[in-house]
Amino acid sequence: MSTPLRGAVIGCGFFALNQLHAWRDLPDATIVAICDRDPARLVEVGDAFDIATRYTDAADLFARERLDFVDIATTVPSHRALVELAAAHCVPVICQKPFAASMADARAMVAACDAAGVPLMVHENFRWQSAILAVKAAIETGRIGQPFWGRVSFRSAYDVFSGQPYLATGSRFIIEDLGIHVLDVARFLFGDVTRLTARTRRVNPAIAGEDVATMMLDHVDGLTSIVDCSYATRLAPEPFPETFVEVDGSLGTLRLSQGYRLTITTVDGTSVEDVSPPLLPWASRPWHNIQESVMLIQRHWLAALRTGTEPATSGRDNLKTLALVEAAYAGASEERWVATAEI
Ligand code: NAD
Ligand code: 89V
Repeated sequence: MSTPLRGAVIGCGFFALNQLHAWRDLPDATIVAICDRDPARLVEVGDAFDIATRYTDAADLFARERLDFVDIATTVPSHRALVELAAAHCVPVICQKPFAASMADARAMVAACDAAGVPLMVHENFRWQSAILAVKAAIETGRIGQPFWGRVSFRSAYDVFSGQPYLATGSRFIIEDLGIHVLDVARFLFGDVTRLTARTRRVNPAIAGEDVATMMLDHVDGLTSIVDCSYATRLAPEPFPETFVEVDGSLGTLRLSQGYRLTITTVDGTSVEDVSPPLLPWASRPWHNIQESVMLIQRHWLAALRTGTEPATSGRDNLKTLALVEAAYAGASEERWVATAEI
């Protein structure tokens, strides 16, 4: 076994704990330093994960540490500056979603990493959930034939604001934060998108942005899909954070439904499979499907670094997902179809 890759995590907030747990379980990586502008957070997280080297300023981290990669787990306003700092120091970089606040920023970040010759992956983890991977694998067997219609759906009334209070304050909410994941899943399962339209609304009066979105997408090979998400939908049992998938194909249908049930129906009959994610030792329900996907995407990153291959959710790939977010906001505000080529 080669020497583990030396990584640093920048941003030690709510979600970074999952990333730190997963790094600790991956033998091919060692987190040698952490950085957070909040000194109290550095102490809390550094002590919890036994990481002694701590920085409040990312510039100091890059100046002093020899790193094989950096994992940026801050919120979006700092992403561009931190990715460009990593590129300037020729350090391969993972950046949390949403990758950037605008397409211009995202393109600049991809260009900076290209110019420096450093790999760039967006931590777009929903497509790495084991249930979503099971859907993809089932489609690829050809059992349901050629898919012609799909739906990716995330509807919940879970209180995300207590863990992530910033989500209540922005003028954009569900498409930018959660829709971005389900749009990426739609691209992953059904291929790239030529155009989309969307309708949004805000049901919860206590937040600034939209908490319901319904999107209709045309994909390059002719498939039509619906991508819908809501944080204003009370259900029992509460499905958070499960993503449901429906696919109709020329030979049959596939449904990923609540409780991670994957049902496939063809002329030969119906099969039902339990595609529940494992509960990792550090994980907790109901977050365990997301937590496992963190482990899988980080393992994928290490393999990509070792083999010199482009990660599945590279910065370049994520430009196409981010373009769907922008197209959805434009489609909703102007009530029209928006071609992805316009974005
Ligand atoms: P958070 O506010 O809890 O944590 C962010 C941390 O980054 C804070 O501790 C803050 O002090 C620190 N920080 C901010 N700017 C910094 C800078 N320039 N230098 C050093 N430290 C800085 O946010 P969070 O909820 O953990 O979200 C972080 C990111 O993770 C967001 O982009 C969010 O969308 C994403 N996220 C992803 C998932 C997922 O499943 N992929 C889930 C939750 C959150
Ligand atoms: O992925 C996210 O950024 C989270 C959650 C899954 C809760 O929407 O905000």
